Amino acid sequence: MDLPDCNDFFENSQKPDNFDSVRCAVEDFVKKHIDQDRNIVLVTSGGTTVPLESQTVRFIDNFSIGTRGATSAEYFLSSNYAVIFLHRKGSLKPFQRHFQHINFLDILLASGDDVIVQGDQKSRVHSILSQYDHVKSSELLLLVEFTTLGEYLYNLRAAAQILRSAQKRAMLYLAAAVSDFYIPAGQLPKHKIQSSDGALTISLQLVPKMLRPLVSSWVPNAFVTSFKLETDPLLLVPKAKQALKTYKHQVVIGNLLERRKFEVVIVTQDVERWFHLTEVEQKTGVEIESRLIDILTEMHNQFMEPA
Ligand code: 9Z3
Repeated sequence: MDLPDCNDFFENSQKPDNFDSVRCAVEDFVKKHIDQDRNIVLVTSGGTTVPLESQTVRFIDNFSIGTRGATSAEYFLSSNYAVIFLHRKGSLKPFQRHFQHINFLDILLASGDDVIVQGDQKSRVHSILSQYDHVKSSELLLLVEFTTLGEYLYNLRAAAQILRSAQKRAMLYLAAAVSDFYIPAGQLPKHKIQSSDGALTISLQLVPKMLRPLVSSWVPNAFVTSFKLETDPLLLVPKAKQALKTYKHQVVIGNLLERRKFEVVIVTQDVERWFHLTEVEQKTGVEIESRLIDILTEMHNQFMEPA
């Protein structure tokens, strides 16, 4: 099978409209945190869309809403990392995710000129706000958005190349659900596909595996963690091992679609380590990302130690 070429992909797809301003913001952010001797992680989160028309009415999407990425970003922040959060527009964001299902009209109370938070929610809201205030005032979090596959890959490449200057202090944590298939820009119909033309057959091309240039040339000294998602349990570990062998990065985290919230496997060149949350842990709100980030930050520390 002929492997698609990464350079061809970029040559044939359009830069995001805000690309230059995103690049400047990432450059400033990375420089600032390198100057402060801080570790920096690029967390990718949420799913990419694949347009079916150039003036896009329809697109292919996937299930991811960015829970893994947004939750992990918070744990990186509490481990004192600076976080570039490259996420799907409209997907979950660190801190905001806690209020996703809350109706503020039910928890806020007008009291004279003031607004107060009612009873049992107060300490929770207080704790999240305090963490968020600290992150905001220390400028530890940079939010970068994408929607389409092209926007994601352009921003990923730029951020990774900029992170090169952070050397081993840089970590990449690639949790976004990135489409494996797309229609190259040159093959997209310009206008909305007409149903009057009859049933539709779509032919999709393979997306080039960007992990290859990412590890070998965009950011060669960084600590790179990728994710492997499967639905067949028999494929998970073999495919995670295969990815490590092919791309030669540090870690693959494997997860099964239906079990991803309470079970993951960390695969490295040497070990395969499973993490499960017990039922009690799940019921009491323990998040598997807390375990993951503990172990990854520890591995990153070892990686940064002089040989
Ligand atoms: C993951 O495996 C993430 O853990 C999830 C998180 C997308 C499952 P949610 O957003 O889900 O919390 O609901 N991300 C990587 C998925 C992926 O596309 N991996 C590719 C693959 O498995 C390679 S990098 O081949």
